[in-house]
Amino acid sequence: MKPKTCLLIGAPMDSGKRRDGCLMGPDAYRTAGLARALRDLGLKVVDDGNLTPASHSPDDASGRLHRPQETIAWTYRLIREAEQAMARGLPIFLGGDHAISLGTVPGVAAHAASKGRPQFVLWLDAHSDFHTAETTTSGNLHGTPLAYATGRKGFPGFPKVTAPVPEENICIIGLRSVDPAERAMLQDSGIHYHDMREIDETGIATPLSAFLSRVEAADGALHVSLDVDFLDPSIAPAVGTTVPGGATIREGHLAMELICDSGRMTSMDMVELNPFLDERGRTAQAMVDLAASALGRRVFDRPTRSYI
Ligand code: HAR
Ligand code: MN
Ligand code: MN
Ligand code: MN
Repeated sequence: MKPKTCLLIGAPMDSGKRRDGCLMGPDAYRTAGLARALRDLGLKVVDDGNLTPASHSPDDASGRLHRPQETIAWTYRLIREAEQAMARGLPIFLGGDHAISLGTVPGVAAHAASKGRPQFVLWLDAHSDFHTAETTTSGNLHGTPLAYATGRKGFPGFPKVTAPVPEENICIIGLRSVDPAERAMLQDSGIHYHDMREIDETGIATPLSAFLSRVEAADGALHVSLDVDFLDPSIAPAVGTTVPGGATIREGHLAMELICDSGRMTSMDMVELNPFLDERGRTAQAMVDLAASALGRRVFDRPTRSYI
């Protein structure tokens, strides 16, 4: 069988929130050995290098939103790149902050629509990222991609989303920090969401397997968006928005192994890594190990590692 081709696509976007550092994310994943880890699994890996945003007018500091022009410019670039990459292999988008998903999700969904295939999204995150540019109180656009990708109004100046992802095709796991406006919209939506209390009570496999079965039944394409803060800060400190009580290494790997077993994942984001906040690269390494599990590494294949 022809090996799957993984495309590493660096998106050093840092405009989605105020704290700088996510621009170093793609190179931290490279340094932590992402390409090698995937090649060791027999996969073909092509590193496309790093993208840049489309040309745009400069942002000033006066508005309610943080760096909207740069974020819109990245969104244009990423929608196009993501759609085109889907024809070449399985793109792994190396963030950058979570605002990269304003581009990656609509881009991969446009490709799926062109093939007549339903798009599904698994959002592994402490946050729901379901604000619109109008409801956000922080002005940080990394808190908005799911509202945009589902075709909600409230994103003036952004490209039109040609293939909105149906809310019922989205599953969020890991929630433990949701703003009031997001909560109201979420409760009113068709999105499937599972907070950490539910994960504690049922285990992560229960809601995840149910979701993956729906992807399978619909013969869907699956985009997995992995935010560093899905993980507990004790194992993944390198993120600007740590929230205590996150997924353990075991829950993270189990999730990735179930995704791998499903054979459904067609694209992936690795987002919010801020290497400036890391401790000896341990967060970058944990994220690389999770990606390897999603693409076929099994428990008995894992390298011995102390995570310090
Ligand atoms: N809800 C908060 C806000 O909108 C925090 C958003 C944090 N988002 C991310 N990605 N770090 O999940 O500002
Ligand atoms: Mn910034
Ligand atoms: Mn996020
Ligand atoms: Mn988050």
